[in-house]
Amino acid sequence: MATNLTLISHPLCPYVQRAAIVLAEKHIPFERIDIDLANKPDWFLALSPLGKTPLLLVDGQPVFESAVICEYLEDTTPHQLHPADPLVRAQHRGWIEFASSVLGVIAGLYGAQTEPALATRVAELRSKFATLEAALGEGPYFAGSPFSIVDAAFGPVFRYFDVFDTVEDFGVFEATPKVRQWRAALRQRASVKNAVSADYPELLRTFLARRDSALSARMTVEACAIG
Ligand SMILES: N[C@@H](CCC(=O)N[C@@H](CS)C(=O)NCC(=O)O)C(=O)O
Repeated sequence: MATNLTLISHPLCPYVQRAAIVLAEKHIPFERIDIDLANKPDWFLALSPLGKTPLLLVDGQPVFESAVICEYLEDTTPHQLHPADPLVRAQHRGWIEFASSVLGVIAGLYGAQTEPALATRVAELRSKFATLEAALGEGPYFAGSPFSIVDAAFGPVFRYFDVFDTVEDFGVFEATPKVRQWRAALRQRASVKNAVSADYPELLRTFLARRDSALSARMTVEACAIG
């Protein structure tokens, strides 16, 4: 295992959080450098083929794409997070991809320009979480497994709703009790909690409020209502 790991990061990026959670679960020391994605540094663009965070520097060598970073960490360090069985491992990889698709819908939700578009995204999320509900076991983590990379992928997904809930309860977990329990278990996990800074909720609220969206309009109304 290389000795020098640097995670190039953005404070709000859910994909960065996946890598940070895996690093924490494996007790691997690393340095974290936040960059401004609206003004990407030249050194970052020179290292990152897609210009996206996360980027992991392994003794200065770049590894990009969060799923690939997690696989690299899994291949090179002890304390396996993936299941040993190849079929179950493949299924876990599929659910990590599913988490990315949920993040896509979440971005659609906070970017929705109109109330009907917002409602469509909420309905899509309900459907995604209903699909997930059917894949969950007894818990507390994904499919009854010990904490895995699927958990690292969904911790950041659920974290969005901690902030959305302060604006409005969209009811996306109403029909999914197992997903609700899973969300609560991940919220308690130290690696998940510590994957963001203490000011994350405020940073996310500011990010959401500055968008010209149906959600930001609700936040403005809410701000007016309290003073
Ligand atoms: N598929 C990528 C997605 C990473 C991603 O979308 N990162 C966002 C921040 S959360 C980014 O860097 N956006 C900047 C850009 O696209 O220019 C992964 O899993 O690492």
